[in-house]
Amino acid sequence: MITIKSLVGFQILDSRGRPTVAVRIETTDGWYKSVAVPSGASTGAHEAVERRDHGGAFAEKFYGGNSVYGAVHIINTVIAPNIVGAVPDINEIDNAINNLDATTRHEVLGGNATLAVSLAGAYAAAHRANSSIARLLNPTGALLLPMPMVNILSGGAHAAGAMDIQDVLVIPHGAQNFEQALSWSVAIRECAAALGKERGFITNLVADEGGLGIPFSRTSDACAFLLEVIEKVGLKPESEVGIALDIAATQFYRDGQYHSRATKQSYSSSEWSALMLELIRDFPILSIEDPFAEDDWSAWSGFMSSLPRQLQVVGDDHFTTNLQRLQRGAKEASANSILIKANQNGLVSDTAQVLKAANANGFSTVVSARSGETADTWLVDLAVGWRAGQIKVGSTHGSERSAKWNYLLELEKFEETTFAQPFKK
Ligand code: 2PG
Ligand code: MG
Repeated sequence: MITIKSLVGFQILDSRGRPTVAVRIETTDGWYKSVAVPSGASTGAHEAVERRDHGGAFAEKFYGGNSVYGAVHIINTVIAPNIVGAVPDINEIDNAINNLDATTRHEVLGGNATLAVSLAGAYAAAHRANSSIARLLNPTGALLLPMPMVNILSGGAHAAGAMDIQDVLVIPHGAQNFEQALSWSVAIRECAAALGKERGFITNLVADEGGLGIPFSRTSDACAFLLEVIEKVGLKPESEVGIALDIAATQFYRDGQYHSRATKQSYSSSEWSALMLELIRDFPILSIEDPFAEDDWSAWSGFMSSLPRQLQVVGDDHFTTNLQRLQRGAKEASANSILIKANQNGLVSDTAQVLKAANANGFSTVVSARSGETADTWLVDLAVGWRAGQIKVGSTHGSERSAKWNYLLELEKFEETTFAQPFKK
């Protein structure tokens, strides 16, 4: 019987050059694997606690307090002794972690410590079953490859505030397969860079997720630009490629008002909602994420009830992959879709439970990377294994992004797959 021989946490760097938690797990048959957790910049207040050293006993002068030695220490001294010797099983390992820290936000251990171990456990469980995580979660039949949501223009916390909003993305929903969807996205990203350059913008410096940090002062200008680009590459905006926005509105919400840095104007929730509705009316937007601040619940529900047409309204900071918040959102109809980020939750199995609850409530699910990533590809395994239907990884630039896209290409090439069509009418 294969059991876990060792589990060792260590500190590595993410794509922003900031420390993050990694774990190496080894089983008694000699197999081993390292796995790392990502980290956000526009984080929601209700996310699992990310344990960083900040002036504590493990503060490290070279990392500006951002080191994660404390989280690593917790893995090695508190969690590992409870995991080593166990038979690898996702639920069993996550139960053991929950027994050590029953708080929803993993305040005792830290969500970066818990997720690293949970993911390592998932890989070990897959190894025990002689399979990938995707196949372990989805043992028979065709794997469902998710529709990508690809970042083209970046702003907010990911691009030094180049735009008020965080992402303008494309959804290549008319593509027949994943490879085609990705090739369309690359063509759009390339054309956006060329056209941006022609208009005098700097387009060879990229934002945290590989998008272009073109400083459009109005979101409508960014949407008009993207629309022009989609047409220029010969794709059809309505039937082939849709626009998605991540407003990340919590980032510019203070004292009950939405403050635009670009226009230097402030808006009440209802004024901001009217602006969002105008965008929906004027552009082929398929999906809008965090149009309001995380706790501005009445604005979310009001917006949902005044939608003029079908629209995917995604809660990211709003739900933070938290079951209670999702349940409240379903009850109040504050959104109809949820962004699923394992490190907002802290455990693989609890994240799966949120996704399941979302499906049960008729919500669509978008499994998402973070702005601080590593070249790990477990995100793809989980998105495919859970049959999530959509995935958001950032842009097409940066190895930490392309590693995920490339793994999807590999699955499409070597496995029996079907391509999700969540926007098919
Ligand atoms: C988001 C994510 C990914 P971050 O807001 O959706 O784009 O950003 O990881 O910084 O929270
Ligand atoms: Mg977001």
